[in-house]
Amino acid sequence: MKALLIVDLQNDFCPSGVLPAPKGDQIVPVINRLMDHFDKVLASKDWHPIQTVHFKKWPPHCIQNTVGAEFHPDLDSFKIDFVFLKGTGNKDDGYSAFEATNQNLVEYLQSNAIDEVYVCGLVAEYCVKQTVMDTLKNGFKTYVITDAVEGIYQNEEDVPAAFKKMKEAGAILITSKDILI
Ligand code: VGL
Ligand code: ZN
Repeated sequence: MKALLIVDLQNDFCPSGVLPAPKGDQIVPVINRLMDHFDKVLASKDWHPIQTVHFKKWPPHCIQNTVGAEFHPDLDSFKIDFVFLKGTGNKDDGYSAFEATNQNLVEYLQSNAIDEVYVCGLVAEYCVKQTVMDTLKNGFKTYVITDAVEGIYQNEEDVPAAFKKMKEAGAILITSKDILI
């Protein structure tokens, strides 16, 4: 079985948010088209308390139960089967969806007989990359849909470097066309 895993497609990582991927909103229609092609559609949310060490590194973002933490309004979120909440503690944690605290992602994937995980979402250099690393570490066949991922681009080369790391770790880089044909 195949799962689409949408990482952190939340307002605060989109152009209107406090930690924006400049083109974060442009992947939303691509992801909406992809959703119907999977056995399960899963998503993660960065879901921080008001006070966390994480906000020493980053401007406060994705605070639990705020608009910034909601999915981008155009995302067809009614098609999402389960939302994994991460970064819920007060450490600098939760970059990977596998650190979700409301439900264990490995157990969820195994109990739903999912062996292939297709990752997309925000942001390439941090949570997408960390999630992909953990997907591989846990033995799942891992695809990254590169035109359904965007980055915050602190440096121009960061996003291509992140994709390179994911590929070197064993992820298969594809584009949405490979799925939608
Ligand atoms: C993220 C920085 C801080 C992410 C989350 O979703 O990639 N990046 N918190
Ligand atoms: Zn965060």
